[in-house]
Amino acid sequence: MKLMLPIVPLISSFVMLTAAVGQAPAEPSGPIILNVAKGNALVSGNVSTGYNLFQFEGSQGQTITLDVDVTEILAGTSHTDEDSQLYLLDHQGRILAYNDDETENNFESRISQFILPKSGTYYAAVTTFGNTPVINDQQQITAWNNSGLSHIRYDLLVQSHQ
Ligand SMILES: [Ca+2]
Ligand SMILES: [Ca+2]
Repeated sequence: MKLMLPIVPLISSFVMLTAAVGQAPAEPSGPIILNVAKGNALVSGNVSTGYNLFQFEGSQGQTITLDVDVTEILAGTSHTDEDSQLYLLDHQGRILAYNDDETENNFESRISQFILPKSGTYYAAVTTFGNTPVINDQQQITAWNNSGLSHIRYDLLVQSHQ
């Protein structure tokens, strides 16, 4: 039986590894703000059944790559593996890109060279496999099942190719 958690904070914990220019402090319960305008942003996260949300501003035509590297596999969930999931969302929470497994043999997640369709706010959501978003008919994520199967510590690299 899976332990059902009540509503969990968006961000359980994080450590900034490299500070990008102009980084704003994040609200404890809100998304972590990343600055990818002048290069790469690297953050660490810790996620299990829920999800972590990261926010950044992008420019129309900007090409970005988002890459999850699992740094530690933790206990507490039904699976003991590195099985992350990664979503790229627009400012209205619509899914623009999604990746489960980077390759057949690598269960970490990567969205490569995505071209941002317009200038504005974007979100990256990191979850573990099994945590499925609830999507309305506008393709917006309205909630999460918070039923992720793994527990991982990870680095998320948001790389700007400009
Ligand atoms: Ca990776
Ligand atoms: Ca995966």
